[in-house]
Amino acid sequence: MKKWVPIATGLLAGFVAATISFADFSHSTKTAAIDSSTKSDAEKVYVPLGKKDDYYLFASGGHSGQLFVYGVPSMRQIRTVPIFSPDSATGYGYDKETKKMLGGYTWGDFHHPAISETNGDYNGKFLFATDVANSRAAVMDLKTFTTKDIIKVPNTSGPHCAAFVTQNTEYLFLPTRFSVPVGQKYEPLDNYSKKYRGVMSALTFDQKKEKLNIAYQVALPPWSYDLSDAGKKESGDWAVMSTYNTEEATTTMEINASQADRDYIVLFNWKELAKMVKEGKYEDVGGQKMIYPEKQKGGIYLVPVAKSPHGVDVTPDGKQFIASGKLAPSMTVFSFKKAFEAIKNKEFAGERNGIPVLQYKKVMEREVNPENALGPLHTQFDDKGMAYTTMFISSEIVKWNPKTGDVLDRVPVQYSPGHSVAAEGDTASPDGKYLIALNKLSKDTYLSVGPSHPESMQLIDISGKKMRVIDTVPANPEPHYAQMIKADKIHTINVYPKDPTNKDAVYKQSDTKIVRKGNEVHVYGIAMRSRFIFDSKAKRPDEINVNQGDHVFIHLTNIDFDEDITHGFAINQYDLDMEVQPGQTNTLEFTADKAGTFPLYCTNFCSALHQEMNGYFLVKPKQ
Ligand SMILES: [Cu+2]
Repeated sequence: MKKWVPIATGLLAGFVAATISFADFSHSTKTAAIDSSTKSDAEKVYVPLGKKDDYYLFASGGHSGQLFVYGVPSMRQIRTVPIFSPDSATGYGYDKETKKMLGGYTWGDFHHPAISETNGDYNGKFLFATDVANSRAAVMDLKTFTTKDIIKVPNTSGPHCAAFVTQNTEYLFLPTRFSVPVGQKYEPLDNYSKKYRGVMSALTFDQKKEKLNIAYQVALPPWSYDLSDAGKKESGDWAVMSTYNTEEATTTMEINASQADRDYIVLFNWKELAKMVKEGKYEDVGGQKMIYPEKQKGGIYLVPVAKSPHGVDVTPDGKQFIASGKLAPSMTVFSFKKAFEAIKNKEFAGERNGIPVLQYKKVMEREVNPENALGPLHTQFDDKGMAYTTMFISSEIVKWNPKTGDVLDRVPVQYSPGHSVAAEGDTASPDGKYLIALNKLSKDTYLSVGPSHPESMQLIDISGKKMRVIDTVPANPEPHYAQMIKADKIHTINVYPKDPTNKDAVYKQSDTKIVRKGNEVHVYGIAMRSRFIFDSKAKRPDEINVNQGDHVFIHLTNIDFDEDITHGFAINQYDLDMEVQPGQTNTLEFTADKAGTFPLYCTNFCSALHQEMNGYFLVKPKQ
């Protein structure tokens, strides 16, 4: 057991104090340096009627389990995409397929979205999400803005440090915030250091089948893994992740996990790990291929870093990685080249938990300490390679040069930014132009809606030498992180094409039918403006008759192959809800346990006769 002293360090006390009382920067925001552009702030964010935004922001929704899409620079919310939580507005989690995908869970905690990449650039095809609450990973198709697959990741707990994809989407890595016993068996916390592990999972994605898979896992030391980033170009085979609680504390974490002056950045070569798996250098843990770094040497190294770092971010050129101190007021720039040389020459400062530790001074390039800038969390980049770091405690963005350490500009934000996001900011070629501060608190900015205020996002023009806050908008809770992609990279479909292989789909009115197999009833119906047809030959084609206790499948196809004509389907008092987008087929599966007469209707406004789009679901009582 580690001995601990219940005295918070000065920095920790400052951190706590600053989260309670926030300085008011509103005056200095107004007097920020004037941009060289002649446009007013209002003109810069105004997108006229009929015009579209230049960028789209995909923001995680934290414990809402959802994804929010905003246009930039207008900051208009375009869409809510449910991923880990059911959503009655779209029927997500109610129809057979999405209900199965949610796996019985009713919520998720979504932190860091990651858009799929080609050559280190967002390719606009897919977006990956992870759920800290229930240890899941998901993928959303950007052709339809719908969630396509969710998998449960065994042996792990809370993949906070995810998901960041490698430069050609070979892998997405899911290191965890919490450590658990291997195989997640019962194990008293007194055995934490010996039996617990912080497991990192390497996932692959099959684009054709739209399925996620677990390739292998790594049993890392029982520390907390906070954030990660994949290498680029010369560091493309590598990835980095930040750690805290290398103290291996098991209680009163706010003090005990902040004792050591240094934690680590974990540096690993994913090609070497994949090679180990190929050579059988792993152990089977509950059907997963688990690599133990203390047994299989190579591929994983530790780099000491200022205590309790949060973000670790790779520069767009792939040459450096930057750790942000959180509890230390500095950004530390490390060199991949220096790290590779030290690894090649085996210049290690011993081992920790069986993993070689690199010498800080041999890998570190510079420490950057802007005066009174406190709580650095996360760094983004512009088109000129300049870095922008969020300062959680001093509530500001600091612009600086990672090659020289020069601090170039600072701008206050309201308040306490966690992450920030730049246009194409995680790619090998960021665009500059915009940076958005994702603020944890808005305090006095908007209408008070009770003790809990809205979160906020602030749009910052970074096209000039000086940053300028040009807009502030309330945000759906809680954007932990976001990615901002060029609008022209998004290519959605207009309607779902006919799928001749789908046995549940019906495209002609004359093919509609209700089929009974024992106590199973299958309805093959269509929705069209402005009616439902379940059996075109019946006296009332919009009526469904079943017996109490029947197991019912309602397969519904929207045959309005017309953009934006979406139908919904609900049965009054049956707590059933489904959406069918143009051309789409969906299924509701349920047991007709309540006898009686139940109106059914279209929930999604579809035509002038939408109100007439209804029918009846009759359940004959058991004799
Ligand atoms: Cu309708």
